[in-house]
Amino acid sequence: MRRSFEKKVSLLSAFLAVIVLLSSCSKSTSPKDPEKDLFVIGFSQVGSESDWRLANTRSMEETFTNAKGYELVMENARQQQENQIAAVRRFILENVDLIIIAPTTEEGWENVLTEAHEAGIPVIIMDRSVNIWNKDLYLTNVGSDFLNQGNQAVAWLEKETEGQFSAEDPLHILHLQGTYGATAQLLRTKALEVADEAHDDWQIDAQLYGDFTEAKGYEVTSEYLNSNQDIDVIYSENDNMTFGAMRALDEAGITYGEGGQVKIITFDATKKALQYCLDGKIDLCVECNPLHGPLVEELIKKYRAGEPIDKIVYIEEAVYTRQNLTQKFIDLRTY
Ligand code: GZL
Repeated sequence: MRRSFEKKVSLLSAFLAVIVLLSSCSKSTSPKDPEKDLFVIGFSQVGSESDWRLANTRSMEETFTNAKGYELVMENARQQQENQIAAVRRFILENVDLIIIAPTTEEGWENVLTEAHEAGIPVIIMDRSVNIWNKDLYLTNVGSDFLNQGNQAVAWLEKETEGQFSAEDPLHILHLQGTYGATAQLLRTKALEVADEAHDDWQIDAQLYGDFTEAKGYEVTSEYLNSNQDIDVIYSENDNMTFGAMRALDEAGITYGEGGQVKIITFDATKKALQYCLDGKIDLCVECNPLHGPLVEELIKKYRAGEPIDKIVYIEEAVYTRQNLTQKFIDLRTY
């Protein structure tokens, strides 16, 4: 009789322990005191690979300040997805109020996003995108329309070179690609490859991996120029790779920009690239706006007020050439 009673007591205490454990796992729903408690945001940032990325980080740090009621816990992943996944798991353990991920690449997010969802912590995907089937695992994806960026670049190139090349004497394109699998790389590449397919008077002679960095952009362009100098245009998927390529072209004695041998198309349109554009060194700057902070904050406020949020939110961007730039505009540029 005693054994069965003891058995019942131990089963009951185990059951109660599980209840307590489960209730502590999910996001605490006790109302926060907006006066006292800061809204804690765990932010997994790609890295510090480019001027664009530094501006993006600055925008987030300037937006989510203690004075405005936030605590921004940012972790730099040094462009490694495994570092991001580890950071998100730490944010879950710390039971932050919301997680923001700027994903290095699109694949491999299902598990950790499921863990955050099960912990009751909302996630915002920022800048690039994630390729998962269950879109309920994140609140919204806010960033750039990268395919539109690429399409604007190829439309400019078509107009710029119309009637000047043929299948026998094609436009020779050198393509510098960013981090493989990043949305910015995938869609800027897609736009060029689709246009190339449609043009028998275009030829992509090489697609070189530049990882969105200046050093890699210089390295791969310099190596390529050792055996290939028949280039009419460089389509470079970000400014920092472009700056590296420009250094390699200088060393090879190849002219570029207005009146040069090589036309240069670059993405991001940071201040330094815009200055090169105004000075006639870069032909086209396709803007990729890094100032996500205010837009992300607006979406978080809507979420906290229980208002609906679109699954995809694009940030405003433009395209610049020497014709529509002024020194005053560049001087006022914040990135
Ligand atoms: C674009 C962003 C890209 C930039 C690069 O939104 O993901 O990553 O174009 C940056 O400069 O490294």
